[in-house]
Amino acid sequence: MGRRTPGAEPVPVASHHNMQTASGANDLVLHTEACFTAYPPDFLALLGLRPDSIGQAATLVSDIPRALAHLTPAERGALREPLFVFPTDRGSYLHEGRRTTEPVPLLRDRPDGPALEYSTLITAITPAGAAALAALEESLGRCAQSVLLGSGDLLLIDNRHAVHGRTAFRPAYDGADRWIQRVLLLRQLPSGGRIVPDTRLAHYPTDYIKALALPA
Ligand SMILES: O=C(O)CCC(=O)C(=O)O
Ligand SMILES: [Fe+2]
Repeated sequence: MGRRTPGAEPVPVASHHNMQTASGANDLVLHTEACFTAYPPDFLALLGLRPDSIGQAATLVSDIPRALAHLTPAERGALREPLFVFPTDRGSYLHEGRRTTEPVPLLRDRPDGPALEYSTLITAITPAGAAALAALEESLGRCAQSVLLGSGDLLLIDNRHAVHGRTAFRPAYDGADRWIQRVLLLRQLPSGGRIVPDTRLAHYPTDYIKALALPA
């Protein structure tokens, strides 16, 4: 087994209860898997091993093209501008006195259609960016569908065309909680190499990495 990374084995962990990670139990906000890392997966596969006994933990999936269709052209235009950051002490940019990642666009036009990278934890650095982000969050929430993963169910998510999250639930932490397994899939290995560096932790705040008890 390799070292553990956040969400590599999404089984609830008591010390992660309130954290934004697949091993947490509060609402897991809508996100693109591994957004803004070197290799966001093209797809993720979630396999239900053990369901949540009282059916609270629902995986949420929201279709990006459908959500974008509800935005105005000006809002979609703002999403194409480099106006969006993650707050993190390990960032190199300063916004309103706080360190963040470098501003990037959320929406890019690719040959196979618009590609969005998104997390509800992103903030905007201008009022136009903030308005577009609020409209997007509202629309993604409205378009979200929920799936209760039963034992043996396999959910395949197209990470370029959908964001996902999970509703809150109350694990007992007794070894019998909901348990899913996850595989991240890339259509093609980058630059012909066989080993893909894991850049998922590159911008995570130091406190978050410490709380997950992961190597930085
Ligand atoms: O628990 C879930 O249904 C989804 C968790 C998640 O976002 C993930 O494993 O990437
Ligand atoms: Fe995820």
